[in-house]
Amino acid sequence: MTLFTFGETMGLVAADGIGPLTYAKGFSFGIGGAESNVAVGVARLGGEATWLGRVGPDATGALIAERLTAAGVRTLAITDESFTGLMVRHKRSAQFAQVDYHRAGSAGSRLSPADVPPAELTSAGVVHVTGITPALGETARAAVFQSIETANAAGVPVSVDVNYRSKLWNRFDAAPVLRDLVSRADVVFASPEEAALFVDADDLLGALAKLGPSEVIVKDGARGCRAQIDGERHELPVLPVTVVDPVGAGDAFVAGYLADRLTGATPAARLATAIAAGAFAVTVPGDCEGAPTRAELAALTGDDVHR
Ligand code: KDG
Repeated sequence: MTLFTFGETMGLVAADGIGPLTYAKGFSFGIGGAESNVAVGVARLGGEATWLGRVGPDATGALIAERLTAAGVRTLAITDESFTGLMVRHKRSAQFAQVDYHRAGSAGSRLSPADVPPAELTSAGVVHVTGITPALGETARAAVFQSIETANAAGVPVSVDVNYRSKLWNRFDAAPVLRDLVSRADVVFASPEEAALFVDADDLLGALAKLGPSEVIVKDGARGCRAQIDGERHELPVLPVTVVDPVGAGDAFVAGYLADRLTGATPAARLATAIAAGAFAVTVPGDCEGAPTRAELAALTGDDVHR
């Protein structure tokens, strides 16, 4: 069973070290995108994953296709005439990253419903989308909602990571769209702050589940996660690790949960894998570089550091 996902993946200019951009001593160039991070995470955990998106006819577009393919992701990169979007990121502190986007009008934002082949959706084990894509433009938003409709009609489970990005749209524009997205999903991931954008904050799990999804998972950073899965509540703390870079941890968490879901693991096992994958990811700088293999996950809880 395959995870199928689509969205915008960008070039990522990341300042080395920690501190203001003004004092950066060097930069690295890689790629980043929430959906492709999840695809890489599933592939690292031994699952099958397909990512689809538009890239520009430039070196960054080629890099995205090469990196994702090398990571074991079946990559359906559609070449667009516009440029590949970029993110510039620096870590203001070990726990807090700041990002500037250069993506308005980018190739990735020009995704449209016709780009997503219905056969990819109907043959998938799970279709995963995020709340980032509907913020990119009208056609990208239509691609998300039409794909969900196709998956729903075929009985293919739909997973949504709310992923609210305040640099793309304001909370008032985002709230009704994110709520609508969640109400069409089977599996939902959100931080407490994201969920509170569109449901009552008193009982987030209950309020999210009331919208329709049978699997609701609230990712609460250093406080671990809580979930309501098929009516049953779960709560897991984080694993104690040294945080080097929190970026990508949420995507590794989602990948852990969905990779296990594809293999038919129990809800408790899925959540344990998600927590461990998220913990592993924060110990490594980068967007998807920290997504662990199964062996690395096992090592995380062991005591032999020479692996
Ligand atoms: O999910 C971690 C980042 O890589 C991601 O937020 C970048 O896809 C991204 C976006 O659009 O912000």
